[in-house]
Amino acid sequence: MQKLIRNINYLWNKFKNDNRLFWDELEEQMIAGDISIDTTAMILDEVKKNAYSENINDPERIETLIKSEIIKILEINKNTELNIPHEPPAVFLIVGVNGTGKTSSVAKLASMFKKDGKKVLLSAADTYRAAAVEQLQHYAEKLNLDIVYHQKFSDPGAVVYDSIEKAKAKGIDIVLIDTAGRMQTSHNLMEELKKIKKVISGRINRDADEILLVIDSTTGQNAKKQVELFNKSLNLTGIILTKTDSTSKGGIVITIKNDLKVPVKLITSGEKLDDMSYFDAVKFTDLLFS
Ligand SMILES: Nc1nc2c(ncn2[C@@H]2O[C@H](COP(=O)(O)OP(=O)(O)O)[C@@H](O)[C@H]2O)c(=O)[nH]1
Ligand SMILES: [Mg+2]
Repeated sequence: MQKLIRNINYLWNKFKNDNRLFWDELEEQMIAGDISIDTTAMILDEVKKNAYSENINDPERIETLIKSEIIKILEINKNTELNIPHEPPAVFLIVGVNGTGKTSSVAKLASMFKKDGKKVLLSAADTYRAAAVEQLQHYAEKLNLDIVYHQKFSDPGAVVYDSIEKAKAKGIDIVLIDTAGRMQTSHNLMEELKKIKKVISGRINRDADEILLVIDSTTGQNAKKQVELFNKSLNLTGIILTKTDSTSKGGIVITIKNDLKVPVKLITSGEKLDDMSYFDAVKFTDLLFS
C-alpha cells in the first residue's frame, strides 16, 4: 500500500512560516489517498483543534493525531465478525465487479473455514463465463471441497438452489456463493443478484447470512460508487477489500466506513490462499502510515 502522508517532516520545515500551507498540503495528500473531501475535513478539523489546544509543535505528533482520528473512525461500530447462524448451513453471497477478486476471495474464505474444521461447499453461480466455473473447480480440487455448478449460461438461481439443498442434505456448515460481475447493464446484474438473494431466503427462511461486496483497493474513488450501487440493491453486510499488497491507496476504507457506514470485514494481501485476514483498524492504520 502507498503511504498516506509523505514526508510530513519535510512539509513542516518547508512551510514553517505558513501553517495554512502545511495543512492544505496534508489535506491534498489525504484526498489523493482516496479519503473523501468531507471525511478529510472532519479528520483535520479535529486534529487541528487538538494540535492547537495541546500546543503541539512537532510534525510527528501531528501525524500521530491524524492516525488516532482515523482509528477512531474505523473502530466506530466495528463489526468484523462474520455472521454464522446456529443452524447450518450458513450462506454467504459474494458479489462485486469483474476482476475485483470475488472467486479468489471465495477460495480464501473456504480455506480459512476449512482450517477451522468447517465443512464448506462452493457454489458456482457465475454462469456467464466458462472460465469462472473452471477457476472455482480448480480451487475446489485444491482444497478438496464439494462444489455445485451447472452448464454455462444456466440460471444462477438454480445453481444456488441446488447448492443449498445439497448443503442441507450433506450437513455442510457454510455455502460460499461466487457470482458474476458483469452483465449488459448494472441494472441486469442487480436484478440477477436480487433473484439469487430471494432464492437463498426461500431456502433458509432468512436472508443470506453475509452479503459481502468485493472491492479492489486499487480502484480509488470509483470504489465508493460500487459500494453505493451494490448496497442500495442488496443491503450489504460487509466488504472484502482486496489487493492491499499492491500500490493501492488505503484511504478508501476510511471513506467507505465514514461516508457509507458499511464495515470492511476482511482484507486480502496476495494471491496465496492464506493471504486473507480479518480487518483490524489499528493494524490497517499502521499500514497506512508505514
Ligand atoms: N496481488 C493480489 N492479487 C489478487 C488479490 N486478490 C485477487 N487477486 C488477483 O486478481 C485477479 C482477479 O481475481 P478473481 O478472483 O478472478 O476476480 P473476480 O473476477 O472478481 O472473480 C486474479 O489474478 C487474482 O489472483 C490480492 O489480494 N492481491
Ligand atoms: Mg470470478
